Amino acid sequence: MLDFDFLCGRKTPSVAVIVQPGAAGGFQKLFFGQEEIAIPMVGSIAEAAEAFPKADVLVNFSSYRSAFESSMEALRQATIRVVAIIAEGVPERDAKAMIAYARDNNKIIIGPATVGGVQAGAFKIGDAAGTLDNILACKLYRPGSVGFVSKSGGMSNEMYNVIARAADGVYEGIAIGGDAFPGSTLSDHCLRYQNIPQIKMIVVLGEIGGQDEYSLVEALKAGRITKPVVAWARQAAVVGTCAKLFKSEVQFGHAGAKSGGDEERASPAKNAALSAAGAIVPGSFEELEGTIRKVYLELREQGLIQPVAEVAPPTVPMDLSQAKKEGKVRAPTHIVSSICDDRGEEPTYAGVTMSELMEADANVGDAIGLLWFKRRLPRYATKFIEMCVVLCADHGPCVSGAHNTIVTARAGKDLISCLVSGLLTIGPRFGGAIDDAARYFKQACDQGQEADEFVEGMKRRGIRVPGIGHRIKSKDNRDKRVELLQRYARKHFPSTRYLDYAITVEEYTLQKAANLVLNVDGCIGALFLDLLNSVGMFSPAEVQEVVDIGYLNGLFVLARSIGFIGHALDQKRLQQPLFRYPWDEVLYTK
Ligand code: Q5B
Repeated sequence: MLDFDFLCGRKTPSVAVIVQPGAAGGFQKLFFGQEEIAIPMVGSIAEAAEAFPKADVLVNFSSYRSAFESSMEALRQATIRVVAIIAEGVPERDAKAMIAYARDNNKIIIGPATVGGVQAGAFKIGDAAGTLDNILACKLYRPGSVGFVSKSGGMSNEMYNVIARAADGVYEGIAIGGDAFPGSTLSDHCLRYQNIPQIKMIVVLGEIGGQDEYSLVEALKAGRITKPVVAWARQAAVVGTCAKLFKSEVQFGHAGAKSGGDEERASPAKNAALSAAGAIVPGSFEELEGTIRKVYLELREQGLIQPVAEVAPPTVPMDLSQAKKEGKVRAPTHIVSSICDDRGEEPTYAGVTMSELMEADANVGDAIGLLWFKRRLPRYATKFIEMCVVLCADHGPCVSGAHNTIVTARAGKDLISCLVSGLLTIGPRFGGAIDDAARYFKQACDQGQEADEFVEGMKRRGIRVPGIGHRIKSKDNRDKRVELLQRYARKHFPSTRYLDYAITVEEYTLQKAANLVLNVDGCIGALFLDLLNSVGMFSPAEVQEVVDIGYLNGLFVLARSIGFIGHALDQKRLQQPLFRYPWDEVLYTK
């Protein structure tokens, strides 16, 4: 509708407001020509009518289930004059009630089951007149001299073309809808057209079924319509023949297209009656275009129609998505992604489909292998990754992260806040020493540094050796996790060169203090170096990239998230109150 407005050269859009039941204000962003505009949204028709009293047409796109209620609400608004009901399948009883109300209150209903209508150069309801290409071909961006009315929306699109070819185009066209009880009839609109001075001739396309054409016949006979009317009740050739073959009433497409008695059968009764009343009825549908042209040219000759001043309509910019589809523009992408693809039939991780993963009994290690390392790692490697996740999932409620999570949960925060507050403690001292451990062990080992040389060098630089030391683990109270990981690696890894180096470092630091053990971060850092270097899938440069970027703390983050979530849920389950440190556990000092 907004594209049509723009094509017609409107300075302001015809759509004043969008009613979205329940919406609490806001707006919808839409294109008006090249500009984006914000059309306000309101939650009810009454609100819309109050805020936009000049908007006198409501186009009702609601489904057949709610069309009656919403249309009645619209009809009850003093400011709303016309209601177009697009929904098909509105119960006939509801349609009759709406029609009665509209008649009593001087309102106009277009539809139900209509595509709407168009006032050329001014306003279009919904999808009436079809695509922009059709609208341009029919010159609907500027008014012509023909008033057109039909039952069928699809046929009206076709007829806009016919009228543009045979005459100077339509001034106004309405599809009243194919239901048995249309809100406004063919004759209602013809009578309106009679009173619109710019309309010089009327074209009517009826169809089989109903009595509507006969009310037009009456209006013609009574002299209430004096403008030339070219009329055709369609499907005459086909239905007029075959409808008689059916014993009962038959419906052809539209709900109203039932062939009842002879009068309702299109051929030839309706066309004959129209012709007898003074309408100009062609001999066949094929002759309709020629008949319209003949009447139009006669009116031109009589000076009743002046040639329309042709205007070049503005070009409605094509939507980017459409232009892309047609290969007319190229636009840069905004992000690059190389690890997965969700566009096909099934998502892939680094090219491997979900089905393949499930068939292979894939584990968390496989997902990490594909999404972090972009490799289908061998089973022993994915099993090792999974071991890291399982073994690091939790280490009690007293570690920094779990404590934070617990305090946050007890402050009544949501699960994600609890998790995040725990994760934010992961860093160089707690859990986040894996990358640095890998970095320093690799550098020292690759350079052939002895353990003492390395440790003392770090000390001189004031750096604690990442991966060494623990608050509760020591020489005599070893970390079982470190033991289990080592045992697995020694059994399955082709090489444990970096682990062996880390052990020599541990042997040296243990001489300094009993708690300077190789900790779980240091063990994972060293073993991951061994894995990457010996699995035969990574070049030395790729291993260095993993270490430089810092992939490995991700393992602790991933694993410990499981534990933090557990702690948050546990606190909530236990309904623990707000946490506050007792004063006697704080040293107050000056
Ligand atoms: N000293 C971990 O320290 C800790 C030294 C060192 C040289 C070292 C400390 C450290 C490196 C970072 C690291 C990961 C802060 C640990 C983890 C996950 C966890 C946690 C859990 C889980 C412990 C006493 C003396 C001082 C220090 C010297 C200490 N560490 N020297 N290299 N690495 N490590 N983090 O016990 O002469 O007296 O000044 O920073 O790898 O986080 O379970 O709890 O699963 O959740 O507080 O396992 O080792 O020792 O600071 O009192 O130091 O030892 O210089 O010497 P502590 P401090 P001096 S695993």
